[in-house]
Amino acid sequence: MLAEQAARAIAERTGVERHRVAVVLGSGWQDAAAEIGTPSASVPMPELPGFGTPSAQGHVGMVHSVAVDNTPVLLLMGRQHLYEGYQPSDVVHPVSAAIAAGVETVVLTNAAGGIRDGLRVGEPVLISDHLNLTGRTPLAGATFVDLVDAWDPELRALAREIDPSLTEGVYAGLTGPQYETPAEIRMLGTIGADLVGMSTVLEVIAARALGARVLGISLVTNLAAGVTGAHLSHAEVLAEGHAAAPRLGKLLRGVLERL
Ligand code: R1P
Repeated sequence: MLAEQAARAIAERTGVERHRVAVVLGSGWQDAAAEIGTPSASVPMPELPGFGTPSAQGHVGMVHSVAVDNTPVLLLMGRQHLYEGYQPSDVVHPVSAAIAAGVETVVLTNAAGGIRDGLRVGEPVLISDHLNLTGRTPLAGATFVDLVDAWDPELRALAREIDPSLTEGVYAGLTGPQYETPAEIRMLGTIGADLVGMSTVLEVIAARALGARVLGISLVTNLAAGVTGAHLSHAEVLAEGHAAAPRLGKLLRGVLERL
């Protein structure tokens, strides 16, 4: 299987037989990696079986191996999205490969638009649940996966021990790449979304199907369309991520130290 091939390549290229944790760093999160630690090995994603090259600006496309205390951690620097023309199986492949490489805990991060009143730009929010509005799934055949507590309550509690100011929210995953219209945001708020983005939901489904625990953190990089009347841009998303990097890195490092 492709995930096992990639896992073997990760072990060979990093010199680490089993990684225990994987962190997927989304838009705006790349600078936070520097706060986590110095990689002992780095591999360009396209050199690993089944991995593609992320094309969204700011997605570095590297896999770093970093020891946090004694825990071997894989940092996946960027992701592939459906809107880049990838299939669900491609989108989740890095997560599947990391789990095949021994990973038991997956931390998924992303940049998101804030829908719920009171969310502030620059604020990390724990994902408590999600709405998969992509119309797609990474699962094939009669694979029935329970998604109650898909976003691990214990891991969320752990994150709140490190930063008690963290709030939680429901993440709506859409296909993109267009940002939502103000009317769509009103609809999303009505059906229970606090945050909106174009990733993450397929990855958590794949990770749960493979038995990994998942923590999700969205960085609010803008208030969603229509909330303020401001226009949206990916440049703003990256800039807000850059500004928040020290806080995000400290939070991630704190979580990783306690796993
Ligand atoms: C839009 O600015 C991009 O940022 C988010 C959206 O999903 C979209 O890809 O990226 P991540 O979800 O990969 O963080």
